[in-house]
Amino acid sequence: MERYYQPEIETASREQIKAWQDERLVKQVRHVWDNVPYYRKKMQDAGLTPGDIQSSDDLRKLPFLSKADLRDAYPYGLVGVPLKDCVRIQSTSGTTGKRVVAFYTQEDIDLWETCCARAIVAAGGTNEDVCQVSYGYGLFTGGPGLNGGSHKVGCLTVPTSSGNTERQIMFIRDLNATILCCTPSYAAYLGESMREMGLTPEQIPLKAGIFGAEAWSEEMRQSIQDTLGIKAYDIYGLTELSGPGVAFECSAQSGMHINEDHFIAEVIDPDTGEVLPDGQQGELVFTAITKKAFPLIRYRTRDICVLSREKCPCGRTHVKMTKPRGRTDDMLIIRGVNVFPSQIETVLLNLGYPANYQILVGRVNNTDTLEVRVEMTPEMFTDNLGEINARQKQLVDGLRSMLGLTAKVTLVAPKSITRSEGKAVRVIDNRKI
Ligand code: DLL
Repeated sequence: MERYYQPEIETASREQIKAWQDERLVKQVRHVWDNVPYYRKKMQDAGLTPGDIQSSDDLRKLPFLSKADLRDAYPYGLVGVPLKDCVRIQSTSGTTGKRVVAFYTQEDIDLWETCCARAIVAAGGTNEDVCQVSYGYGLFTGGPGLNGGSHKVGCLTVPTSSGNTERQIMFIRDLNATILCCTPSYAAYLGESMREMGLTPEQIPLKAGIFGAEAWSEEMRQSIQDTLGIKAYDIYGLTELSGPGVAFECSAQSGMHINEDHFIAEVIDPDTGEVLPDGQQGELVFTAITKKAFPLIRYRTRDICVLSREKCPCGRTHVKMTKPRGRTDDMLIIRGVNVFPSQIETVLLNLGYPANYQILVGRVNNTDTLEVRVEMTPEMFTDNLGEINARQKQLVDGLRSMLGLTAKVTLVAPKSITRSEGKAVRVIDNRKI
């Protein structure tokens, strides 16, 4: 039996959801016009006033916000309430330029944690569960968001944060943790470590995992589920919109329900900005309709996905997004070919390799080079050169048929690629372009 945290909202009729969105959008646009001069100017430049927005059908008239706007307005330029009403900031782990700093009122935190609670209940969580939160705590939103959601559900919350793998495993075993929240790459690493300790899935008390913050493939899901003996659920979100819980997976495990009572989702053509119909792949754009401190309108996420309104067997009525299939900005273009790291991962996992790899892109004599370093499992590890060559050739062929590109493949010893306790760093692009 499917359980919901807020059944009346999560299974509301489409008419009801539209009515909430209409009313909340109109109010939010007025709030932003009155309180965020940066966005008011954008509206004025587009010849708009709040009166032009009468319902969610008018959303597409409004100008976009992008990461560049966040940088321009850093740190306070997009804040929609007096600072005395803000109680928290969170920030992204971005590596270039200024970090994104997002602001929250107490109500904003409450609605964010409610979204995370919905995700935990969708993964089967109740107040009988022990929920270990192994996402990083601090500026990163993963730890604080799921911690808050876990409290709301009434789980016994174990705030281990990331790192210290031995201690993670000790708590999972000693406290009989039933739900694990962390990045999929860390879940795979924890699984690998437990297997090495000789633990079988039956000896691991976990029953569900809530994994997100980075891309992971279906093959990786399968492998984590098998090693840990759990059902693994995807969760999506971004700091600019609160953090994890913007969308979450249900028992159907076929896309994530977007919390549409708080966020309106659109998919656009990233080149023209044109709104695409459901079912077409494009860049995901979100409008936050209830958050007050950081009320972003038509924020371009750079995440590429597809929306679907097909009826979901779980009974939830909120629109579903596919797993992000890459980002408009980390899509690699190698010798003119668009390459998503997730495609490379699919080839590796299909051929039985673990999801421990590095993609190195370079440029020699004005030609792009692509090298994929792939870790062998201990069972594959050998010093028989013939066998290694045959394995490398199989990977080169697999990558060529997936990408249409010839890559150099280097097999490396088990555990030789540095593990990440948070988001994995898989791509190293040395082309200074
Ligand atoms: O990663 C929030 C989060 C924490 C989500 C814990 C889920 C779990 P940021 O650091 O701001 O926030 O990074 C946001 O990460 O635009 C996506 O590109 C990527 N991302 C987040 N969740 C997923 C996912 C958090 N489930 C950026 N699948 C987003 C693929 C994801 N990519």
